[in-house]
Order: sequence, then C-alpha cells, then structure tokens
Amino acid sequence: MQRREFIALSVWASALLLSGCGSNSNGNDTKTSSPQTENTSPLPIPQLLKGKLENGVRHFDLTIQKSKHSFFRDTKTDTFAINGTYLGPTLLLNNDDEISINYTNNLDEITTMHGHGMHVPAIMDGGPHQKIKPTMSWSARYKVNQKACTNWYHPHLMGKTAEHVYMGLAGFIIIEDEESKQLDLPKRYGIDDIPLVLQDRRFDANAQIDYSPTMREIMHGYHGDTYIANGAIDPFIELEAKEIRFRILNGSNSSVYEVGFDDERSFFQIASDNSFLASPVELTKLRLSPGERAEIVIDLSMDKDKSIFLKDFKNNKTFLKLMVTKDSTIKTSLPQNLTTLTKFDQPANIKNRTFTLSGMRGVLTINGVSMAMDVINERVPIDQTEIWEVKNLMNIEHNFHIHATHFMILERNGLESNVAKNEKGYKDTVYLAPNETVKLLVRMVDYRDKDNPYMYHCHFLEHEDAGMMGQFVVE
Ligand SMILES: [Cu+2]
Repeated sequence: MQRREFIALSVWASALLLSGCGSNSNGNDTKTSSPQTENTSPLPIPQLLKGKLENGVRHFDLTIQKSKHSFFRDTKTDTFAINGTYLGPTLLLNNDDEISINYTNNLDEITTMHGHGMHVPAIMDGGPHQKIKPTMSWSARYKVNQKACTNWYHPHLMGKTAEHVYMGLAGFIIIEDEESKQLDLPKRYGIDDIPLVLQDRRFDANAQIDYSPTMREIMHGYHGDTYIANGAIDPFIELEAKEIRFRILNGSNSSVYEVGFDDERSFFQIASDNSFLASPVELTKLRLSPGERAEIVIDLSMDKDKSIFLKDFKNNKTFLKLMVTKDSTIKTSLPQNLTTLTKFDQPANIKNRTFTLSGMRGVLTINGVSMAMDVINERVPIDQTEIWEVKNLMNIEHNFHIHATHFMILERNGLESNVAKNEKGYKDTVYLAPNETVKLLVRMVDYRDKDNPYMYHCHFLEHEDAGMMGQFVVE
C-alpha cells in the first residue's frame, strides 16, 4: 500500500520534471537523453567498514572491479565499482588510528586510488604516481592525523580520472575524533547520519553510461541530464521526525550544485571539507563544486508524515525524497559550539605564491603550463605559512584543490568580507567563479619528502585531465 504510493508519487514527480519544471539550463550540451525512469527505490546506504584490527593496525580490503548496476528497472548498466556494483563502501577511521587500506585492481586497466582530504605522506597519497596495474594491489598505510571530517577516495590517474570516477569509482572516508564523539549530533550511520554523494550522469539508449565529452564540454563541463544520489535515480529515504545529518559530497565531474530543499526551509551547515565549522551556519542554499563536502543538519521534528525533496536549485532538479515516516527514538540538540579552528600564524615576511588558471581549446594550464608527470612545479618548505593566491583568468568556473593539507580562505576578490561564513572552516577545495581571485592561507606540516610530489589542481575532472594540475614537494 505504502509502496504503491511511493511509486505513484514518483511517477508524478517524474512527470513534473519532464514537463519542463526540471529543464536543465545546460540542456543544450546534452546530446543523448537517458531512458525515462519511474524507478523509486530506497536511497542506497554504502556499507560501513570499520576495518579488521590486526597487530594494532586497522585493515581495509577494497577491490576495484567492473560490475553491473541497476540504475533502471529491468536493465543493467556496466559500471566500475569498489566491492559492490557502483561507488564503494564508507571507511570509518578514528584520529590516531594506524590504518592500512589495501586496494586490489581487478579492472583491465591501470588506475590509482587517492584519499581526498587526507593528511598523509606523499607516497601514501594515491596520486598519479601510485599506479595500480591490473591484478595488482597497492596499500595506503598511515596513522590518521587530522580532525573529524568527511573525506572521500577516488581514482587519480593522469588523463583518466574523469572517466574512472564517471564509471562509478568513489567512496566516503569518515574520520571521527574525541571532539566529534562528544558532540550531541546525529551519529547513527544510515539512520540519522546519512552519507550522500550527488552526481549527474548521461546514459545512452541502452542505459549504458555515456562518457564522451567534446572539446566544448571539456571546457564548459560534462553535465548529465540524470541526477543520482548514492547511485540511485529518484530515490527516497524514510526518516525519523528529528534532526537529520547529511554528509554531502559533490561527486560530479564538473557540475556546481546549489543544494537545498523544495520548501526552501533553512538548515544548518556544521562542517566543511576538513573540519567542523566553529558554530553552525544557517543556510537555505548551499553551493558545492566538484570534490567539496558539507555536513548539514536539517530539523524534521515537526514534519511527521510529510515529504520534502532535496534538490539542486541551479538546474531545478531533485536528488532525493525525504519521507518522515517514523517517530524519533532519540533526541539530539544541535550544539552552538562545534570546534575551535586554529588559524596558521602569518609572519610579516610571509611568502606568496600565485597560481593562474587559464587555457583554451581543450588545453588547460596553471601558471601557463599543463601538468607533466616529470616536472615538479613548486617546492614548498615544511612548517612555513604561505599565502597561495589563485587567479581564475577565464570566463568559466573552476575550483582549486590542494593535496595533503587543509587551508583557510582569506579573501575573495581582495576582500575578507566576500568569504561566506560557511567557508570559514578548514577547506581543501575552493570554488572560483569566472575571473575570481582567492587568497588561501596554507601550511605544509608533518611530512617532508623531496622526491615524491603531491598535486594541486582544478577538481572539475575534465579540466584536471586536460592539464589543469601541478605538482609540489614538501622539503
Ligand atoms: Cu577547472
């Protein structure tokens, strides 16, 4: 009975979307339209792995494989996945844990697996140099050394990152610490603490993933007409009438989303990429560019028997239906103080580095050069605070991601007041509007290695693969 209502509502919602209310402003770029779906399935919650403890080390075993996934009813879609059929399990890590993540590559091609947001030695970073050949394994082994946050893992192979992610390779890494365990936040995984990776995809007439960007789409973004959440199209989730926490990852290749709810109610952002915010920030819309994360808390305590939709206001498309069907079994009350954020000191003679983002006709550059595997672009001294000024010289959007560290955003277009409140946590990826300049406060700590580089790059994956990436060593 209830199930039939879900399907009926979904058909209605799909019809509404197809009638034009959900038209995509990027629609001109979409050359194939995906099979229509009436599919209403529960939101998949990635399996939570805590690792197997052996001799003081938590071991995680992940297999990168070809698979088939049911995006559509009665059809299977070829995918890449980690352990399952699309995306991968969530790894739960505690600060100070010794861990080992063993990736086995069962694809027919080389890939890599990078821990995005992880503060780890360069050889454990899983960047373009840590290749995993078919049938071979690679282990990232390190001591977790950072504040509670929501990170993720994904391939980072030179020139192939976009395609490998598009086929389904990505998963969450949740880090908890003593502070996060004490906070009165929703923390029952999959019940009131929900991981949510937002993506858009193109499917061909045979319901197969279509990754075939033109030069224009490499520059302007490879946008899909089908929105998916945790690998499902138009899913629903049944929730308790209480505060619910979502750990949201923009896992798309090149789409910037404006996330919010269809009734435009407010919610609180509690964390950005690499830390909690000092205190919750009230929002009605949340901009997330590719690779960025935000944890939010939405209060559903007055919404029993109601449904609301989580959507992207930018393209007016829905990702997920929230159905408040259950009474609350536990009460949480959003704390006003979440964490203390330490700002790196800024000495009078602070070093400035400039990174200009530019390019044309499918070739993208940072400081005038495209990524080359054998070139170290920057040498950064350990334990010294620097200002990295990133200038978008183009009329298109970009972002900028730095491996190994977190940074704080000091200014946008020369003004501190242009930095939004919800961007004042620790970040590893910063959005840049067309022709915008940002100033970042950066400091490399703990891991010195003059031979093995980290990456900095645009996280619009088509841009990264087209050369908008560079390498730095910490010495
Ligand atoms: Cu870019």
